Amino acid sequence: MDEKILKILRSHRDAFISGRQLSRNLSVSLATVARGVHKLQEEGYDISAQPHWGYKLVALPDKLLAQEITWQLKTEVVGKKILSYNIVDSTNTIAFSLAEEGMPEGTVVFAEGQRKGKGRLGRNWVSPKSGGIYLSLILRPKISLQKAALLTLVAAVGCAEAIRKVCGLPAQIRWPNDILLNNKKVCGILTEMDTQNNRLKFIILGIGINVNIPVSKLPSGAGSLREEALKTKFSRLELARQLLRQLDQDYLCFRQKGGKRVITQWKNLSALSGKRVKVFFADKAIEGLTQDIDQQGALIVRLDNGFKQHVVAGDVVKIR
Ligand code: BT5
Repeated sequence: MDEKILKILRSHRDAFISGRQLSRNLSVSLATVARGVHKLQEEGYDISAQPHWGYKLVALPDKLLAQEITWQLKTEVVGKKILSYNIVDSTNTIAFSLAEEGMPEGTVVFAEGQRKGKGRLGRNWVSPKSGGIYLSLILRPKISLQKAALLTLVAAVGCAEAIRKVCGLPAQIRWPNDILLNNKKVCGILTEMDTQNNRLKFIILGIGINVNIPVSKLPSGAGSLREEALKTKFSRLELARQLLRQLDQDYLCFRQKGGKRVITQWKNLSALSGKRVKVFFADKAIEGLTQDIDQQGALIVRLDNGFKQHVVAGDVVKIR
């Protein structure tokens, strides 16, 4: 019922609509209308209720609610089903379990905050409540394991493009999974997957974006969109919607035409092209000039002895 009320209030954004008219339109009692409005107000919708005028939607909640993200989303795959939570341990953990239970491709899990947000290699992702976007997307592409890394590139391109479009900020990608602004990490991507016989069963793309989070709540080296834009507050909802649209477009292109286009897009957004870097692995590090990425999404580094190394996983730091 509250969704139906919301739909009517949305289409009357400029004027009050009486409780009587709502009850007539929806064929329910006045008390049911009042209950529905109250529920929406509790969810965070700012709805003005005036005795003689009725109701008017003043502002949407600053929350990533499924019904708000879905509103006029118009995607083909990504976001076909959206689940929104308040505080969870990790959206990736939830999405992984849902995928194991057979949840369809395109399902996205959102949370307002995470208690145990996950980074790569057992690291953690600091996830303060209400200022960030924390989401995990389930995909089921029919590709070999070797091509799975390309999906991290799809996610990175989608994030950088969405930030550029909605916030007008020059987001860049640091291979493989960081989005930087002014050399500060504002977004991270964690790709997890389930496999069988060298094929992917499903892949979870976990994305964390520091949108309006003060730097005092973030680890050193991190930034937020707000802090890097002279304290401009951004709409998480608008950014989340645009991100899903961008991911949808880039993923469909990848599914239909392969990785060529995403690699080109990625190169245009890369913070590392032609830069001297140090790449850290679990037990060693190498130094050299970044040259390119290969058809599988590995970073090609030209070492000082002239050899080229294809780096599949590691942490990259720009050194000059
Ligand atoms: C990542 O790992 O960058 C992947 C982050 C993925 C987070 C999303 S949120 C939604 C979904 N659900 C999850 O549980 N996870 C995903 P990595 O490259 O390993 O970077 C981790 C490192 O980044 C940490 O060791 C810190 O140094 C730093 N860090 C932690 N929290 C940060 C934050 N909020 N912003 C920027 N840097 C952060």
